[in-house]
Amino acid sequence: METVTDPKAVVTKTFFDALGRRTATVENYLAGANYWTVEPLSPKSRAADECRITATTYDMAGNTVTLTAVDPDHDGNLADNQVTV
Ligand SMILES: [Ca+2]
Repeated sequence: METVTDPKAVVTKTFFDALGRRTATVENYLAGANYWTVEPLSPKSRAADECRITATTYDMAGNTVTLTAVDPDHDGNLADNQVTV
């Protein structure tokens, strides 16, 4: 995992798989049980600007297969995940 903090103290946290590929990016990352059931793909209900999650999957060759906006309405329910193939 890697975190980057911008001058306004907004944190972007990036998650990687065992091959070093970026699997998820969380913008305006906030830590703790108030925000997460399981990081980084099962967020809890939160404010609209908190923990904006984008997940990436890859094929065996390392090509991007899907991009997913995880819980884009921030209600903690993943039914609205927006998958781009
Ligand atoms: Ca949702």
